[in-house]
Amino acid sequence: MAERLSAEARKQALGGIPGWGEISGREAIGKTFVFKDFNQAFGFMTRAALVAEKMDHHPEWRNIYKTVEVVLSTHDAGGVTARDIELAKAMNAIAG
Ligand code: HBI
Repeated sequence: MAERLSAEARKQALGGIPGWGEISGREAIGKTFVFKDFNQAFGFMTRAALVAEKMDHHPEWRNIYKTVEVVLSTHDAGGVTARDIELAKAMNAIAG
């Protein structure tokens, strides 16, 4: 099982994933993606969902029109792990 990252390690990891930040009130990281329109937003979610499924690591996310709000944490570890960082990196790559 992936190990929970310390506050310091989380901060360090966040430096490598543009646009992601700590979520206040819980051990999680988040980013809000804004796309051209709903079609692009949902296309992003479709592709990201396939990557998440392949990783067996799933986001908490909300789509409002062209916006996708994403929160990542590792339930099994009760905090942020390398799996969250990996999925965040993949999402940034998918969003372009
Ligand atoms: N997704 N974000 C997240 N956190 C988990 O702990 C997690 C998951 N997807 C699947 C998963 N764990 C499975 O490994 C366990 O439910 C068995």
